[in-house]
Amino acid sequence: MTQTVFRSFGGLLLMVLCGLLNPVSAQQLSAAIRLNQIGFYPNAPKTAVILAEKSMSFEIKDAGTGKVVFKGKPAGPRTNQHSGKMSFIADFTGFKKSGKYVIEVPGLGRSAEFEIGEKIHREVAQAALKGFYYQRASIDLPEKFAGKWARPAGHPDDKILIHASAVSESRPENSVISSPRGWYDAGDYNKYVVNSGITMGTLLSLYEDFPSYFENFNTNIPESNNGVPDLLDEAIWNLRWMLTMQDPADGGVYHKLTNPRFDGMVMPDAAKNPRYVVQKNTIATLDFVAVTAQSGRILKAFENKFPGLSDSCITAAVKGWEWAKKNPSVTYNQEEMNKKFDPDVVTGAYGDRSSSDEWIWAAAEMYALTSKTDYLKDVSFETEKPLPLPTWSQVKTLGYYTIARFSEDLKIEKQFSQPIRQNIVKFSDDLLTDLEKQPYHTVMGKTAKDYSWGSSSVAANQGIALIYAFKLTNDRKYLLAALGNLDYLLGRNATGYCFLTGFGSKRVMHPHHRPSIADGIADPVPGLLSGGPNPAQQDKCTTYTSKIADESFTDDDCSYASNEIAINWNAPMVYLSAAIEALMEKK
Ligand SMILES: [Ca+2]
Ligand SMILES: [Ca+2]
Repeated sequence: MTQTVFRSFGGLLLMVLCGLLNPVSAQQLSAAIRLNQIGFYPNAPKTAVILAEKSMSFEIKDAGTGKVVFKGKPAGPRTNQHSGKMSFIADFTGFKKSGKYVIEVPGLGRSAEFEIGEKIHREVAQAALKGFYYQRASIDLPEKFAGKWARPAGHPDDKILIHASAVSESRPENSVISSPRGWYDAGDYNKYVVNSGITMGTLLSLYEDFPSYFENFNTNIPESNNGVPDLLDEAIWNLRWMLTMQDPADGGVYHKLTNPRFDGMVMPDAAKNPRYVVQKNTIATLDFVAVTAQSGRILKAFENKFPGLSDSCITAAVKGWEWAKKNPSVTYNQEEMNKKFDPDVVTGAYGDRSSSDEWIWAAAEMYALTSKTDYLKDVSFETEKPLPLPTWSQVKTLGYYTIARFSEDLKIEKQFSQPIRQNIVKFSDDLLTDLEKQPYHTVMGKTAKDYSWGSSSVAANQGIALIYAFKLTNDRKYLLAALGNLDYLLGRNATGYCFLTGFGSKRVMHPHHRPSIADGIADPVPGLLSGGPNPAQQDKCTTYTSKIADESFTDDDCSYASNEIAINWNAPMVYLSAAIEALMEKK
């Protein structure tokens, strides 16, 4: 919208007057200049992409005085493999002075203001974690913590019905259990164990990979200043819900806690339809095992803050593992379930046919927790296969990350851990191939496959893999490529959007997110990562302006295919931004 501000004659006059006062604002904002809209570290690469047919020189100007502080000639052209558009790479890495600037291309216009400074992404990381607070079920969000997005509690979830698909001897149909807390999954208000699994695994791994960074990382939540890192406090809000999803009688875990149908576009406290837990199954149970094993491991160190919680997690993990061993192939098939049982459930299915990856993840976490090699028996670790990026249905890499993290402590035999470490580095090397040819100079987007549903999480998860490669090799090229994907998410991309709500000069304003739609506040709930370009356009929204893979995005709340938010997308955003902050700080 900002580009159109000065279109009217009055605006033109204003522009001329402003121009006399401040030479910087005399230039039109140009949508053809794409960069991380938050900014850059003084001692790291600084890249802007200029969409143009021919090379033009560029200048960095002090945003306050308009003084030129750096001049350069962009490199290129590079041709976009998806759209055929040409771009040039403006590199101003050599300019290192902290401050506020714009980049200007004479004849084209200027960028919005950006900053060079230390800790440049700290607020992004804090907001992305705070995004989970705004997703909390069963608790008031008072103004003190939620600002203008304060709202009453939604979904107490203290009277949840046992669905016909989930009955057991001790829990007949329509009997009632209490299953409060947890995070709303996405733009809807349901709570899904499978998607909570990858989300928790990502956040808990972030803590285990960078524990000291989170000693001083306050997100202004009710648990801030309680002597526990806020990252863990936030995860525990969901952990306590997950623990209620296990049937205490046998250790099996319900697939999800859900309305039969999606709620309307209303605030959480106005959504009062009955909610159910549905069918126990192997995959949900194994995800639960992995999360509770990892939580049990981490929370041992916080026994004085949460007496008994670590033990409860470990007991739950063991019971879940035993249930899965006895029930190794119970899958959740929503269509089949609806044929057999009422009421029909049509919310997110999270149906996953293959459990081989969940076995790997759960076994790795149980092994890392107990050092008992029994857990590795009967599980094929498939280390010869290429590394798949984590998604809700493919989680084995989360297990590999844990093996890599603990390979020395665990004294795991080299022939077991070595191929895993090599696989992580090989995956990252493949990402880096041809980086120098990419139109936005990012590893994200080399192939159209990257622009799947929730492509922003693909970019973030690639970044995480690169960070593991950096930790395994100490080769900075991996860290800088990870930073490049953060640049992508914050604006250096083919849409020109900064995909984290509340941030950037070209902002996502209309995510598919019920509270943001229903609260009557213009600004969306902040700190939520928009799904990002997805050329499949399953939502059939009419406001897309392009079908090209890297451009297929619409900032419209109808667009659940390109502009929804989800906890499993926010978690890797928290990981990527916080890990980069932690690593840049150390340097
Ligand atoms: Ca805290
Ligand atoms: Ca799977």
